[in-house]
Amino acid sequence: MSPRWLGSSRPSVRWRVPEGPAPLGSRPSWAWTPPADGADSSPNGSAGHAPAAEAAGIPASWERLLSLMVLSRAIEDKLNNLFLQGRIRGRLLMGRGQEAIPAGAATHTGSNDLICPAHRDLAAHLARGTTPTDVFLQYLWRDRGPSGGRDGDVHFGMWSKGVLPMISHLPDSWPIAVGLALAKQREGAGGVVVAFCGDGATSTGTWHESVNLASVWQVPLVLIVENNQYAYSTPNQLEFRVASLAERAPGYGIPGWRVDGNDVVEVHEHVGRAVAAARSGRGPTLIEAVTMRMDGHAIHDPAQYVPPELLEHWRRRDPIQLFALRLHEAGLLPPGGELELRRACDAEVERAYQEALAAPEPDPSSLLEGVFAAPPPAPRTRPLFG
Ligand SMILES: Cc1ncc(C[n+]2csc(CCOP(=O)(O)OP(=O)(O)O)c2C)c(N)n1
Ligand SMILES: [Mg+2]
Repeated sequence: MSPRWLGSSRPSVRWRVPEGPAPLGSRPSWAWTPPADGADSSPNGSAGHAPAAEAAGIPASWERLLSLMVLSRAIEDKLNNLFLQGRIRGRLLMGRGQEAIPAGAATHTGSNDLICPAHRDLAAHLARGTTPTDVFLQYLWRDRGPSGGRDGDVHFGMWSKGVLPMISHLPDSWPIAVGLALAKQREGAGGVVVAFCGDGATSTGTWHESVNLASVWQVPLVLIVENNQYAYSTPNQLEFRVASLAERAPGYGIPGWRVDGNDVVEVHEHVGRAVAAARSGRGPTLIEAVTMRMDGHAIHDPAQYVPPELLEHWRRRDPIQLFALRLHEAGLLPPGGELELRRACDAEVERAYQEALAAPEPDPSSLLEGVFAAPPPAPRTRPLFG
């Protein structure tokens, strides 16, 4: 059986070397800037260029989409370096190369909506207003971080931003997402929930029960499967025998679409349609976004089981490069614009890292906070000797 990706008729794209260096500093004038307070912003705000973008079939919010992808990549590149330098502990999972999915999807949600990210969806957190400083506070186990220094890994989220903290057991955020969407349905205010998981997670009973119940209750939910070809070292062909995971949707009575997960325009367009359907009471949609896991499962995994030509194929389809090329062709992005943006993001990331580094670790006396609903009785201890 030849791999599915070989049949792709999409053109491969090579990185364009931008002309001239751009200085480190603030974001270019055309780039989307997150609100200073880190709060959620309008779902599709755009600084301008909307008519030109629309004419080229590009979302009016293209600056925001590009900025989110580039910022997410810059943060993860920094985390990768910090890990290799021994400056962050534990392990590290990244979504480099998959940014178009969380960025393209979460940008359709607003302050009345909720998202349930999986473990490669940093761009979705950022879209909801989680700041680079929040991310570094998390990975440096700092007191002010989203997990209060109890976790320094990908299992975080901020309810204040409408983000369900990521649940390690996969895809156990999905039944919760169904419940959250039921709450949104009962509120009757048009709120939706967008939930993410990987291809491997679709083989669990929890996944099937969640999709079924979401359909039966017709809750306002958009379910996104990021099919990055592998679940740890297990390739798609050892996971399932359907040609597309989207095919499973009609079995549960809901629409299912397969999209190119490296094309942020395609992701954004389809998730937009699914969100609109959910908001107007037409129930859930399942979207399979096809992409590639470009790193190992986590940083300890060299992924020697992945054929190099498969990685090469997808490297040429890098979502940031693909989008930048399209923006150049439409005359929206100035020459070297993506590099200029990357440099600004790198500066922002460095500042955020330094800020987090200077923040205190949790006070040991707070150890039991958040563990018990009510303060526990004083421990009954007995001297071991004597
Ligand atoms: C119920 C459960 N089993 C096993 C794991 C360990 N685990 C973490 S990520 C992962 C691979 C998941 O693959 P996939 O859903 O395709 O997501 P990807 O990592 O490829 O993004 C596994 C097996 C887990 N977190 N939860
Ligand atoms: Mg996977």
